[in-house]
Amino acid sequence: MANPLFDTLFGQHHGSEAVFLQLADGQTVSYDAFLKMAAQYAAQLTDFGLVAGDRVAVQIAKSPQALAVYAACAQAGLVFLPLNTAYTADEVSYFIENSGAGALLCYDTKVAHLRPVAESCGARIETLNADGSGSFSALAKEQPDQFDTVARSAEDLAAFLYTSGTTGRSKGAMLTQGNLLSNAQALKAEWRFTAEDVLLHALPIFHTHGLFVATNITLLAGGQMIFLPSFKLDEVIAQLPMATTMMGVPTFYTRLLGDARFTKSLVAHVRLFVSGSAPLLAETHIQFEQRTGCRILERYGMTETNMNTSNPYEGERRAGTVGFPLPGTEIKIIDSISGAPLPQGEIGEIEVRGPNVFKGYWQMPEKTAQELRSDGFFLTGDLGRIDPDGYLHIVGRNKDLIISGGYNIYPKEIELLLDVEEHVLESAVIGVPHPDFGETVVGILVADGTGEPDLGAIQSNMAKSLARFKHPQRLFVLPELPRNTMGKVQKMALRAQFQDLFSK
Ligand code: MCA
Ligand code: AMP
Repeated sequence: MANPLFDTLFGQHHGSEAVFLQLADGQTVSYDAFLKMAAQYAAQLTDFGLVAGDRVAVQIAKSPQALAVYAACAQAGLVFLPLNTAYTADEVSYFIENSGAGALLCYDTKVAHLRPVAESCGARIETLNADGSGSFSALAKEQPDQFDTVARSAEDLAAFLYTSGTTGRSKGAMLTQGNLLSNAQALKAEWRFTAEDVLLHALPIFHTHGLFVATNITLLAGGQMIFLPSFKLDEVIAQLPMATTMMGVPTFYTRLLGDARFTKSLVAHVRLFVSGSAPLLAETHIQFEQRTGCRILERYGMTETNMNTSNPYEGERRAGTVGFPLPGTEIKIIDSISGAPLPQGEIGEIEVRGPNVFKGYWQMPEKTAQELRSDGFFLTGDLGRIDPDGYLHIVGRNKDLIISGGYNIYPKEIELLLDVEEHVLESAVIGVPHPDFGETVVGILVADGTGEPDLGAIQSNMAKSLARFKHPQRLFVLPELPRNTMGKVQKMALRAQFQDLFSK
């Protein structure tokens, strides 16, 4: 096949007048119209001088046009690099420099901030706004609506998704066409997606969950998506009666359960609710079933690996577990220190191998070698155990990571900024339980003895550098940080101390 990802997901729909996207305002976009727009975008990106393998970074709102940039990259053999719309110009600058992107698409309102960095890196910068307007779409309108698909193989790169690291430096996870396609094929079959499905899509499209899991499966099946700009409770409740499936992070489901309009009759046509990206509390799972009669299907994945495991479509969806390895994917539980496999039932670090596992971190061979073994197993940093029936339970993390509302936040990135604040000797950033986001960020500071840290000024400095969802919700000053005999900060002790900060 000339271009496995494009041909299989998108190309199969050429000429189809079937609806692909339903928008909140009632408008629809057919597969054919979508593919024509993508072809124009592919031609425009090619006219910029981009060639197969070049990176296209986008920080743009969720829209049919934004999704068409993904399709255009697949068709032109370019590497799609989506960025969280909440990232500050500082954060985006790092991604552009690190990836060596050849083009950056952003909003009109951000172009002034981002132009200097784009130009210094030699990246072409154009705009694409939430309503589809912008310099990029204006140029692309003049292009033909047919484009000769660029030949690629399953081994070629399709996307870079940046994922933070425990060192505070984000790493570009290189995903191949084969990674994305194999996962979409496995999930479509496991979750029984067909052309009859209408997926309620309220996730962002700059992460694996909303971009690959939700979108690629729908494309493969030839179904429709109710494509909402973001998760807004009233809108989701209004659209649910038209949907057959929904995917979300646990916050979606706890918010729905908190609303009396969310009833069994409202979701009578929904055959499947999928949850992932963060742990779904067993309590939420049970309440959901009591309210709707449906059991949420929980699955487990990572940016580097796409989806690894899933609860069964038929058979027991077991609360508090993430189910079984997907076909073709292997899971091993190992001793983190010796690396030896552990007997079934014991807790250890989860390793995963399969066609879903990425190619490595962009220009970070050492990091890649640390996390991706030569035998193909990837160290997830998650701790788990497999129960006697084969269900995987995630019981914790061997990595310092906070997951807030489904967004990953690496404490190190925030600590590095806090540590250089005036009168701060050192800091520790922890995640504490939060009723809406699951976990939220709290910063603990130790003063350096020259004066009191100004917490208000520190918060505003954080706002300049970090996306809103990473900001510490609270800052505290302690005389010292708890440490073990090796001198390592005991974050468990800090989490225990602050665990009730946001309790209901
Ligand atoms: C928004 N805020 C947040 C978050 N989202 N703060 C912490 N954590 C968040 N996740 C901030 C807003 O900027 C705002 O700040 C304040 O919190 C309240 O905003 P609100 O309107 O309530 O939030 P929202 O806009 O409704 O967003 C919450 C959300 C959203 C719907 C849960 O965060 C979301 O869509 N999350 C999904 C993330 C996701 O797709 N993750 C998948 C990663 P202020 O009031 O100061 O302005 S992929 C992945 O993890 C792997 C591969 C996997 O397995 O899927
Ligand atoms: P990311 O780096 O955004 O890809 O996030 C991946 C991490 O999210 C995993 O390593 C897990 O720690 C977590 N995760 C994803 N799905 C689940 C789940 N169903 N239950 C618990 N944690 C999850």
